[in-house]
Amino acid sequence: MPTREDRYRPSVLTAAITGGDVLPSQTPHLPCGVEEIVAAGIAAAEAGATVLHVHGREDDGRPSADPGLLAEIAAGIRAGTDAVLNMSTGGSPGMTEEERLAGLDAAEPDIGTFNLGTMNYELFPTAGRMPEVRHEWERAILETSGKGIFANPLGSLRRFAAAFRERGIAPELEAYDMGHITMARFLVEEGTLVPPLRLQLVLGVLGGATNTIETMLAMRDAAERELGGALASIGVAATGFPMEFRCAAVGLSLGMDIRVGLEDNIRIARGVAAESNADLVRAAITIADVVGRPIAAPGDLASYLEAWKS
Ligand code: KMH
Ligand code: ZN
Repeated sequence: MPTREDRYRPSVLTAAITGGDVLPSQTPHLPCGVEEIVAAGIAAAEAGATVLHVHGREDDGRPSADPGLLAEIAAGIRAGTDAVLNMSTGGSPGMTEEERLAGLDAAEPDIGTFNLGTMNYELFPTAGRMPEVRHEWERAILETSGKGIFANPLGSLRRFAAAFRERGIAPELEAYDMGHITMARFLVEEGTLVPPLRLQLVLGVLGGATNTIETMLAMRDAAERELGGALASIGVAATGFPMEFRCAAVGLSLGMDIRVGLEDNIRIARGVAAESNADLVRAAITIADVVGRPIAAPGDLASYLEAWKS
């Protein structure tokens, strides 16, 4: 529980702009290509996001690890906002480790995601519920149904951690399930990960923990128990509507950081498509206002980022 003094501590609000999982055929509002991703990021920052979490996509929405494209996205965002830049190293299903790491050099982000475990990762598990697709490349994604694995073995975790350290980029730890918290503790104990650490609970991926409040609380409690003083913060990114906002509401009330965005949730209300990331950010800020949590400014993360530069 937050103490009396930190009850009004600012919450870091991350906007996950486009991701690598949602198909453009699922929503016409998914930012695709450099210009749209940059514009969506700047608009989300103007709406109040502290951090922009970014993946690369080509103009037709195809996930991309092209260093030139990632560098252009980063340059555009840097030119338009002082929001903290968080680059995915999760990438998108099927990317190699080299592709997933490409953004660290290309985009020179402040933060990169550090995914903590190997898991089943099913985006479209049920044949009868497959979306109709507009682009040929999307069909190939649907064909991975039933075979989805997100590979993050221990050797790769050590490799990714070294890549972060060498470049002075701060990691954001992504825990999709309980065991990932134990893995984080192991990595701290062996010296692979050095505190302070920001941990994010990613809830609702089929193959990981579900996106209920009860699960969020169980994982938060486990993280506090197992990682305790190594943690600078715990955040929540819950997928889908309404759990993105319900977990945010409870998480904010408990002193946590939050994440919203079209990467995780494409609806602003039941059955209503979100037209932009900025709309999702504004909705999250409304919740934060109601429960009395201010939103962190990018500068509030300066000391965390600085700790990783040295
Ligand atoms: N797409 C999310 C479920 C990453 O980019 O490295 C998880 C995520 C991880 O955002
Ligand atoms: Zn992501």
